[in-house]
Amino acid sequence: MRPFYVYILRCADGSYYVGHTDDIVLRLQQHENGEVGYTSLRKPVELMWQGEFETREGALAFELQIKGWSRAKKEALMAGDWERVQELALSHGKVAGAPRLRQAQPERVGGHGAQGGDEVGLPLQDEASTPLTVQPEHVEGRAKPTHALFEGVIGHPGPVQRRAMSKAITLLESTRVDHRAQADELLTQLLPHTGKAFRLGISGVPGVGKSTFIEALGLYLISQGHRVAVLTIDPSSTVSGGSILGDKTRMEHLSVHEKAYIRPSPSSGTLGGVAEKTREAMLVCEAAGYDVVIVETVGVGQSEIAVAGMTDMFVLMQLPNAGDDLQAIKKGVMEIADLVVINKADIDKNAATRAEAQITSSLRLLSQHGNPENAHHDETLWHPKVVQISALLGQGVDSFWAAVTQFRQLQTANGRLATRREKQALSWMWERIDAGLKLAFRQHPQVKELLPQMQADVAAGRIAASTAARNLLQAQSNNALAAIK
Ligand SMILES: Nc1nc2c(ncn2[C@@H]2O[C@H](COP(=O)(O)OP(=O)(O)OP(=O)(O)O)[C@@H](O)[C@H]2O)c(=O)[nH]1
Ligand SMILES: [Mg+2]
Repeated sequence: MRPFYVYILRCADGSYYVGHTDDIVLRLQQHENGEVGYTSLRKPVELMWQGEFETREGALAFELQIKGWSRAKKEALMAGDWERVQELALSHGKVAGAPRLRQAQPERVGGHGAQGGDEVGLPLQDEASTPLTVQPEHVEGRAKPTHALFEGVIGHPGPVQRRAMSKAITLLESTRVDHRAQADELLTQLLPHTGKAFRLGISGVPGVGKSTFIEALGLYLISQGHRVAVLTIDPSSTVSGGSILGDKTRMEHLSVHEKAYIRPSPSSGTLGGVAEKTREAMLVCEAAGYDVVIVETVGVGQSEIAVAGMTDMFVLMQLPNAGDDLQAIKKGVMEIADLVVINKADIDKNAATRAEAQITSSLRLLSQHGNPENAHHDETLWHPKVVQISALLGQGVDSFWAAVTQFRQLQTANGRLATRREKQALSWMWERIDAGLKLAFRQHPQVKELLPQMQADVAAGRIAASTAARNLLQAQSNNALAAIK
């Protein structure tokens, strides 16, 4: 029997829209087209939550109930924080029972897939212990074969494809072992459909104008017939669990455009782990036919290196005041930039021109010192350039894209683009092997036992670091040998 849904959408003004339907795909389309929902200013932009019910009455009752809930309680529900919902319910009266409710993932209507959720038709990790009358349904046997997901991703552009993409990325982001096996299966299916997009990395300090620029660039590219995906690596989110929520307001037109797909940074894990998820999300976007994939990162720490290591071209955004470029040089970021963009040229044209000259000569020096084969007279090679733009006024976007196109043509003709991708794929593999080995090592029982003492001994200078490392490695391999015997 066909289920009924209760769903919550986030609107452009930050409020929530609660509704019910028996055809969620159609309903999302209707919201996207503005046939139902609020005014254009409050247009619902993101599916935050959906629950599945067996009967219309059940759905209606629950819809009415949520409508009366406080914002905090709605947010707890969306976050899947059942304990919090219960807590809030107890402090404000009771929670009526909701029959056979099923967890869903947040997804953007007409634009983003958002983070969170663990759908893909699989049971949630914490389902069994949910202490509430509002129970997520157990969904054993309902795991969709990855083939259906694959078909959805490579299918026709539109809300159904977008939903499949979000589900696929959620599956790839899952840390559950059984999900990982499915994720690998999905990746193998998707791989032959990937590789055709141009992968563009964009970085810059907070406030340089990345989001404003990506909005302008994305809309420009769409007007040129491209489909644009934007992925983010937010190093702060690996620490704080934050996301680029603030950014979406800067990309308000792009984020709701049917030819754009925006996905925030995975919200947990190490930078290496987040980077891995982003690489995989990039493959999903490519298989779905997005021909320009932009990976954005804020210019702090190692994330620029990670982004440069997964894209065809790495763009560094700078402000037009002197001194910034020196910082970039110090951090080693200037060396990896294929193109430097000076933004906010509208504020002070002279300063921007001075910065351009200064950075151009820095780049020339770097390429001569760092890489003699990049001799500046060789016209078959790309030489890093500087362009001035005003993201706010949309000025210089076309000359930026002309430089990108020239880069792409040259580096394709001279084979460097292909070499770059080969190297990236191999170093990606080794990165994951290293990470896997390290994890296995740390989890090894013998190592776990020895480690605290060894660390204390090394820190206190009682034992040499190299000796401790050897002992620990030996502990692991002896045990592995014993296991084989
Ligand atoms: N005058 C001027 N202001 C700009 C330009 N580009 C961006 N801004 C403004 O600079 C501020 C920061 O822009 P964002 O696009 O949010 O910068 P960001 O790099 O994405 O910042 P984070 O997300 O914090 O890393 C906003 O107030 C923009 O309106 C520009 O070309 N000219
Ligand atoms: Mg931003």
